[in-house]
Amino acid sequence: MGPIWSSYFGNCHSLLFMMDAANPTQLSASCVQLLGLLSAEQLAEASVLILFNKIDLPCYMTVDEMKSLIRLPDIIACAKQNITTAEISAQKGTGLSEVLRWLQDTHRTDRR
Ligand SMILES: Nc1nc2c(ncn2[C@@H]2O[C@H](COP(=O)(O)OP(=O)(O)OP(=O)(O)O)[C@@H](O)[C@H]2O)c(=O)[nH]1
Ligand SMILES: [Mg+2]
Repeated sequence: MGPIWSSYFGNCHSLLFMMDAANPTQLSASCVQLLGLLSAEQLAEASVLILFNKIDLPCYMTVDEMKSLIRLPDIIACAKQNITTAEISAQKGTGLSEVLRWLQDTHRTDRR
């Protein structure tokens, strides 16, 4: 769906970007998609939450290794947006309270 994402940039205030923490083979493609979103003019003011999902599954690479591989600290340092990361399992519910808190906080900041 990546090619049509930009149709939804118009009134986007917050962006949740989900990465598959159980599938490192998608990491480079995901990283390119993420960089494209972060450099989009219309998303310059958006708050960004990067979700590493499926942490309940075994994986030959840790989330920290994946973050390091895509140089996430550099991406966060260079991005115009305020970027937060969370490690979750959508299936088990792990980390979802953190996501809800982020949504509430972001919404509150938007209304100010
Ligand atoms: N174990 C586990 N499974 C999950 C989780 N979240 C979603 N899924 C399952 O993952 C499947 C959908 O994810 P993907 O197959 O990666 O779907 P996709 O990202 O649209 O497609 P791909 O491009 O093939 O990765 C469904 O079967 C979900 O039930 C999770 O946190 N843990
Ligand atoms: Mg997937």
